[in-house]
Amino acid sequence: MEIAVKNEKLKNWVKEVEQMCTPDKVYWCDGSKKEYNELMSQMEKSGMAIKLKKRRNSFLFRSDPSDVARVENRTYISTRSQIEAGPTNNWVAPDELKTTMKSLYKGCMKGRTMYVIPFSMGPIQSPIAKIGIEITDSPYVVCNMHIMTRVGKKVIRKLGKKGEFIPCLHSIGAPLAEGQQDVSWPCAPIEKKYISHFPAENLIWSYGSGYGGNALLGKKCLALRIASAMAKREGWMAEHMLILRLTSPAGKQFHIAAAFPSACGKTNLAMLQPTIEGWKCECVGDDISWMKIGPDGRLYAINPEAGFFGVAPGTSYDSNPMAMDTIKKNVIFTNCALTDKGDIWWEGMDGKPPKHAIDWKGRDWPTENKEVAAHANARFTAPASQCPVICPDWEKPEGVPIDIFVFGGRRAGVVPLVNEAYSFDHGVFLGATASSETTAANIGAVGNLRRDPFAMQPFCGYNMGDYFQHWLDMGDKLQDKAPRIFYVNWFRKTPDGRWLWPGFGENSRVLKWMCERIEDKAQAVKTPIGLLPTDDGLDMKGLNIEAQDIKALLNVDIEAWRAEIPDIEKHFAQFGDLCSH
Ligand code: OXD
Ligand code: MN
Repeated sequence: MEIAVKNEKLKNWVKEVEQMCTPDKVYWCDGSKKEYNELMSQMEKSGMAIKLKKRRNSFLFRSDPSDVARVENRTYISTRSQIEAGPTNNWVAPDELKTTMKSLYKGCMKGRTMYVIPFSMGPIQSPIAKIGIEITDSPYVVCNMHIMTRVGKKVIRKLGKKGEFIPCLHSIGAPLAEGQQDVSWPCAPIEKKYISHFPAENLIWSYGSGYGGNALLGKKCLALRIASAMAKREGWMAEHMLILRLTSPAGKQFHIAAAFPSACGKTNLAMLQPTIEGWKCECVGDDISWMKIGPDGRLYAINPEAGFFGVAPGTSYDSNPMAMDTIKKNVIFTNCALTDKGDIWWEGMDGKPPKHAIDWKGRDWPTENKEVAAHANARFTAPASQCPVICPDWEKPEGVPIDIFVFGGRRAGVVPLVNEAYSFDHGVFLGATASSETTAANIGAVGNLRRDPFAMQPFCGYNMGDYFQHWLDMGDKLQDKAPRIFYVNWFRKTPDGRWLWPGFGENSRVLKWMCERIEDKAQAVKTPIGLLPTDDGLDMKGLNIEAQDIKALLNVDIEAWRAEIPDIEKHFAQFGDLCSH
């Protein structure tokens, strides 16, 4: 990179890492298209990337079968005391973890190039944005970071001489000996993988994995784990939430931030196409929301990311047409299947499955054992700007004012379609007890109930009990300007297993009710769990759904709720007196 780096702290850190990791070369990324194209063609030549004939400027990668997802059991929150990390995080003391990892980092980039990626989480001019510097030995990571964050010279300029940055060190952990032939997806074995966070120093060290959140350190590591700890210290919020704008027929805008555990259709909701007349929905972000109180006392949100790292299987013109249109060009696909025509394919895509394809492991498909063609966690990395319904204000430096928080999960029974919290604190209780049934995309038996408070269980960079307190404190600061809080369940079934609610675009009917509640236009029924729509409260025009199904969707079964209490008590008991304050 031609631009002179004036930040001594940054230069020293890069030098230190170079001495420890001993790469063959150091390369400073400028974030240009030329840089992206050169790295892609290098990876194409080495066999790591496959250029797709059918999608402009798009590439397919296949990871090592051992390196396909975030590794929660190798993820550490390394605070001084274990109590600061809390019962939901893996913990090792900082000195011990650093000693272990330094011995792994020693010489780990031999035979490779060390890339220095200056990146901004959030629009560069935003007062809510933060600068990170990722050092990595993976060109795949560099290209993904180009899409997912804002990379390059402009970040170095913003950093200046004295600016603060979050150091993010990443290595795939696969040094090359003299003359050693590289493999197409180098990485370290599982027991050598470490995804470590040192919140007291705002420091991230990742080793051994080249995949997703383990390696694209701006996302889960910085924007959630480190940022949540910073947010607690500094009085703002870093949440695992999509952000969307809903505009009523009268032109009034409502901004919604919503948290759901994985496999609950978060990206689909972020790009929702309303089925109710006159309502418009635009996407600000699909995964993470950083929120600060603005000069008018309201809570303003930005999407710290610049791209979508979406789960591919199940994405189709039926489930998410806007995502399908987003991924027509300039996309990185990982672990999808390759068709004979030179396009990608995955389970759940529109139309008939191809007769023949190459599966995510590079084998002819269908295989004898009838395995899936695309890995269940196969991904697309696509620029947010390509989304046809991206909100025109998605990069507004000051963010958008949040009116509504939504929590939810996947529950076949008990939890109604929607209910509203009586107060902000009650809403915090709803977020803290959020639960979801596991699907094939989660670990554990299908249908198990898991509590995933605020969908932050894998992403909270400190004691979850203290995190609950932080939410209560934010409510106190926001007072009557606090967003109203709702809980939804799109996944209710009849006892014989039939879906009660069509979901997808029809979810706009539920969002409309929330907006009407804010405007004091909709009545609600008081129940022991919260405020529910009246029988005729939801706009059902044009939707063919039986009155008895609506009744079932809005039913509060007191006995079934009573039966939830022991599990809720057990859930809270794990935090109990363990909080660090
Ligand atoms: C994600 C996740 O990849 O939450 O966004 O796991
Ligand atoms: Mn996520």
